[in-house]
Amino acid sequence: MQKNSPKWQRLKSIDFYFITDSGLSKKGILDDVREAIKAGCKIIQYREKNNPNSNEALKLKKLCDKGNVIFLINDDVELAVSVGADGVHLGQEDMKYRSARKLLRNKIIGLTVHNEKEAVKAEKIGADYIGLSPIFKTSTKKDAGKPCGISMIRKVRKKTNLPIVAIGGITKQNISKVIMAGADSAVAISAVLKADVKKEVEDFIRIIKENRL
Ligand code: 3NM
Repeated sequence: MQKNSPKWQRLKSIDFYFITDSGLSKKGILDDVREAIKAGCKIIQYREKNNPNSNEALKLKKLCDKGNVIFLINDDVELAVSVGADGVHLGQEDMKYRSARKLLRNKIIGLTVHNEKEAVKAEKIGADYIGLSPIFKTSTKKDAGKPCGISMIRKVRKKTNLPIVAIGGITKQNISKVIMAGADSAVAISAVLKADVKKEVEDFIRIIKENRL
């Protein structure tokens, strides 16, 4: 993706990145998303590993459209096309990226990466942002693998202009270091869903803005 293009600029400035989790949600994911948007969140990812549901996806899309918020779907490209989402977030499978790009054309495709080599490749093949993970130990994703730590954010920052979203074990205590190391935004699933969603997202956005390079 072109540095300074409107899409790049929009993804560079998302601050806090919200991902749904029906397992951890206290009031349901629609309510969580409403609260996150009220708090000023500019991007929502619908992540429902076992049972993504087009009805739910459509409801979330409506909420996002109303708030001028980017709406992405985790992994399920067909669902993203069918509900008219703004794009998808994908893992490391090459073929999946290529076929998703054909279907989604200029829409947003984010890729998960774990190191600078994968980050460089993601940029080369045309990803729009990278999700760098897991930064710290997380119990939200069981197969997340070994944490890459803050030092990996610095290494990846040196190698790519793509917007970097940090994910995995992020809390209000460690987020400032994550942003100072060069991440543009961050996800914090359990930290937000354990607390009052609106207040927690507001706090994260404030700390991110205060610490951005
Ligand atoms: N993906 P928490 S870690 C959705 O490593 C997800 O790719 C990860 O949850 C990865 O903020 C993760 O509660 C869960 O640690 C992050």
